[in-house]
Amino acid sequence: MSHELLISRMRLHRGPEVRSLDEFFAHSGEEVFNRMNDVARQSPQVVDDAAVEWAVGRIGDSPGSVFALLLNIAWKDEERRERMIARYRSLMEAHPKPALACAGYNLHEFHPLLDAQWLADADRLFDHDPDGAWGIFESAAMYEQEFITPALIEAFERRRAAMPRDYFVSLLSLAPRRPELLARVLKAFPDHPAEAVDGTSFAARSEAERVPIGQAHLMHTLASLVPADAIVVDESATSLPFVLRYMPFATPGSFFGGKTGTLGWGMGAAIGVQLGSPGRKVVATIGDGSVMYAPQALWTAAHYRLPITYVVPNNSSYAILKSGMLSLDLASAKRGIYPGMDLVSPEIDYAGLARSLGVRAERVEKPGELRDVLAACLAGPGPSLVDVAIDRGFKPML
Ligand SMILES: Cc1ncc(C[n+]2csc(CCOP(=O)(O)OP(=O)(O)O)c2C)c(N)n1
Ligand SMILES: [Mg+2]
Repeated sequence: MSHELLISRMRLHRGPEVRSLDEFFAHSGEEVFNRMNDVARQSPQVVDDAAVEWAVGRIGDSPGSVFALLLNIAWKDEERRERMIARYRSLMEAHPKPALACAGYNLHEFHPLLDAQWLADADRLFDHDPDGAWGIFESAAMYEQEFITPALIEAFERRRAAMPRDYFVSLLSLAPRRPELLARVLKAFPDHPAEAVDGTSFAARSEAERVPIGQAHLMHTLASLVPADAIVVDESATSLPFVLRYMPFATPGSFFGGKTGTLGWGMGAAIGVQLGSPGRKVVATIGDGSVMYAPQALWTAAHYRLPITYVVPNNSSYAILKSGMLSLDLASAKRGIYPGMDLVSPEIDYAGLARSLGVRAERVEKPGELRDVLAACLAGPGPSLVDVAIDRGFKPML
């Protein structure tokens, strides 16, 4: 089989003059797997199934890198996701230590890939790599709590001594929804005081430092910056609960939202609401999918120089529809397939779109930059748009 394109991407002007993956390996040893991972992260399709099987055939040479390759492709290439994860699992029994280590390390970043099976494997193979197994449990506790059953909590409680810091981070991440865990965590403090303090401070900071930015952190920060009499116009779907929780709504008539969930009115309604309330700042919280129903409203806002800040919680998807599918237990959702619900390939450049219509715009990806960018845009006299890269995770609605 020829892997001309893959090899040319792997060489990147500095690799060896070789024509096959075997030759690459003969020349560079394990480096071949690192290069395949680099390519897989950028262009997963270039690492085709035959190349994956070639790597799997040499798993003994660098198991961690081969597991990482499977996970990278699963993350980046939705069409092959299910197959790559199945392949990963088929290799787990023979290589439990690197399999757990790789999953424990990477599933923090790729947490939407988590499901009950990862946790069951972490539990079953725990002794082969406690660090990795705890990593899987901790990622689920932080991001995908629906997969953590009471039995799993008990199973990991028994392994507390292996990784006390992860224990505190995990249980404290679960505690807001399961307050009964707090008493248990407090009881464990004296057994591991240093790890308890460290894990607790990490759990407290983690929401504000999480990348991608969490919806709670976004709306909490926004709420701390808007004028008390700001008017909110909302069409933000999965971010709405956070808008309602944090925004001030200090005066009557300060919230406009859809009653039925119909999209497309919010971009323009922000203009009407602002014109109807001269002197008041309008903050329009509009999901990335919803923006696209009527982005031309931005031109009108620019034309009339209206004090409207559009804040776009951008998860590159129709997350609420994915949640709905999951809640309905639909067959494709169980397999991780959500047709037409990812706004990727290409991703939409909302800041570029807004600028093209005359609106000041910024994109924020780092939680530490959120406050200053929002403050600067809110302070401007005219319209602005802040495109905020938020977490793409989603949960069942019911
Ligand atoms: C006119 C119209 N078309 C389609 C829908 C179906 N719909 C409901 S929510 C939604 C996705 C919203 O996506 P986004 O604004 O990005 O918010 P997210 O769910 O990602 O938080 C869609 C397409 C609708 N409600 N109204
Ligand atoms: Mg969205």
